Amino acid sequence: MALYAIGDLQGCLEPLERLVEAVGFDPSRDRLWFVGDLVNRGPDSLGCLRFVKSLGEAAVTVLGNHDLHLLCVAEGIERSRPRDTLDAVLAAPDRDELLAWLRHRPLMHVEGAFAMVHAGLLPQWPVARARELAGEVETALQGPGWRAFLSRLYGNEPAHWDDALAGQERLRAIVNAMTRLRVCRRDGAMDLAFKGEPGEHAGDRVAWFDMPHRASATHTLVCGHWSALGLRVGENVLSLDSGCVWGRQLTAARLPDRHLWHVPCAGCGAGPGG
Ligand SMILES: [Mn+2]
Repeated sequence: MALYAIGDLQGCLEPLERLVEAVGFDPSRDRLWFVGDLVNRGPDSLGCLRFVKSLGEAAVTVLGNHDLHLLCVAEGIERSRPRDTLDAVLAAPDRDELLAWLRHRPLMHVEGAFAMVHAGLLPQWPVARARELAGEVETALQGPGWRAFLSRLYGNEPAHWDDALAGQERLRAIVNAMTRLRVCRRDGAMDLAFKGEPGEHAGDRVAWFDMPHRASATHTLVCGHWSALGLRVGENVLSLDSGCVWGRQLTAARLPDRHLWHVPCAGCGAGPGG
């Protein structure tokens, strides 16, 4: 049995097929982790959803911002954006099944010394606490009030975490950290506007995984989302978005030994941007 963690797919099925071939993945024996954002911008979001869903117990995927966007567009909560490539999913005969499956994916996965989340964690959250907070969001997303929850999901506030936060503000802060975070201010507040490269950010902004005294540093955090950062293999972070959808590479990391595989994604390029 081998376990491989794979970076953001964003609709790039063909590179994924080459990557699973390259690592020698055997679904009867091995497992795949996906860091989320299975869909959008790339050419085959429908194929990616069907592929990962078909793996059943052999795959774990956590929700990313584009996955949540798809759920919102499908419900008419969000408008489709010009660069979205979600139409084939929305028109598919198995659309309802795929979307229900997606809505029931976790926001965070913890196993042994590893924890996986799409974007990041706030510095004051130990891994076990973050997993509980993810559970609060999963309960809302899987419960009878899920449409109302999604309809009030978007917004950049509150930027500061407080254990006393309640209701939708609390859930929004958890979702924003786990699906959108790249940098924090020194005081731990989220700066969700920044999307660039590390070092480009103003001096008082710090990559979430470099925040001093980060309580989740007990585990290796497997994540994606930050394509401008690219592949980052640190002592306790494995950031796997190596920009496949932007024509760069799709990456797999075998856990726990961190052996890496890459496949080129020239044919998947959605053009410049982030
Ligand atoms: Mn993302």
